[in-house]
Amino acid sequence: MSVTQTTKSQDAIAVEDKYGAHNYHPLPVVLNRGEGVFVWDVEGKKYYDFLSAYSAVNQGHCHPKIVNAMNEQAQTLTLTSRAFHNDVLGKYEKYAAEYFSFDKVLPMNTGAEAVETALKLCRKWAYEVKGIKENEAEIVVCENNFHGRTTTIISFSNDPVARKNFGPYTDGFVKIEYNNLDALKQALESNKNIAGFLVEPIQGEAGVYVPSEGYLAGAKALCEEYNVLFIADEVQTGIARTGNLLAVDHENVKPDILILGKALSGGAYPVSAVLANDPIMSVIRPGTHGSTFGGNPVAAAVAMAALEVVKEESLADNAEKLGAIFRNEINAFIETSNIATLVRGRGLLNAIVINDVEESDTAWNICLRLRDNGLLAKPTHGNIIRFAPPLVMTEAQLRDCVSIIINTLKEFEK
Ligand code: IF1
Repeated sequence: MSVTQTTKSQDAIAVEDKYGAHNYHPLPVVLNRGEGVFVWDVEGKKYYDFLSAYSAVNQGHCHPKIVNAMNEQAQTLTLTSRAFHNDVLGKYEKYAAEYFSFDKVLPMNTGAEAVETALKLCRKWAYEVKGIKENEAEIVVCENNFHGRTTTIISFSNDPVARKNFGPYTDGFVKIEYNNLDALKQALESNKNIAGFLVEPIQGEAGVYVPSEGYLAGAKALCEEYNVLFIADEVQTGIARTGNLLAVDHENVKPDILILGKALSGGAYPVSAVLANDPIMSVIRPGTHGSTFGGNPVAAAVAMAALEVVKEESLADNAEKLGAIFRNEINAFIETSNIATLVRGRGLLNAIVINDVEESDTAWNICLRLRDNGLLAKPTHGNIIRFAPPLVMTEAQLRDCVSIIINTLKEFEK
């Protein structure tokens, strides 16, 4: 290749750069195929995917069962809108409700939409069931949360980049420290207008912060004591990622409102959902909420297949087993290393903390080397790298990946 020629990757990146809004800073790699735990770039190089589209592709890339369900439904009926019934939606709602042990499902498309739906549901419940005076309900959220990108959701973010210059912001949220039951108790005790507590069972975007044992169960108990809805955002942690079907299952907590997205479709299609029991969900009446695409037949068929795969392939057990091996192996390396200081996580949602300041580009450079060495991961918050492979990985593949990661980290020893 002469010096003036560009690669296929460079061309694809250049056209995106020119015509696409610059709302992301992707790793320079251009993918055009995926299968199971692997993705391929346009030059034909093969990689282990250690991001899984932010935990959407838990079932592996292009899972044949999910793709078949999608193809079949796409050739039959794609969209009716909710102005009419379709013959797949009810089947899916029954399947998902029983699967997660809730009375009812409210189908949406993206994670942020499902969070918005949960917030609306919680507020309406506050006024119509709990008896809070109109417009006075407040919802407790945690510092360093990530729940999506809509105007209301960023209103209660404390990430300056996600938030700045998008005001005016939505009122009605109280922010407390994550993993602090005293702070939650104080918020509930001091304010009778609290309607709900919205929480990520593990804070993903913040850097995979796993709360102390007993936090989720303690928070749920406090919510019960004060008649406040416990709203679990399991968009990232749900559907087998952390070694259980839901991350709240680790503490046998049953949320009042459950929010799902991402892996609900195995990454094949945008599918999200809010689940609750009748005493809460019944406040939603015709006209109060909806979406053109929510509950469409393709989404319903895809989600059913995606949930079946999770059970048929015991993905939660596999995540639990491989996650333990991953943290053991990385911990053994960390004892001998000065480049990595910590590995934390649950199941196959893990992060390694790199020994450098948050503003450094060390983690980014490590991810570039990981890419060269055949493994794709991305930093979150500067010095933290998240590792979340598809849950269909085998033990041999995981051990191969651990060597790639350790060998790459060794190149950066100080
Ligand atoms: C981006 C992280 C993951 C989420 C939780 C709701 C949503 C998300 C707990 C919204 C979305 C994403 C979106 C993505 C980056 C990403 C992410 F880095 F922020 F933490 F997953 F790793 N609740 N998370 O994690 O779902 O509307 O996107 O479908 O670039 O914004 P969405």
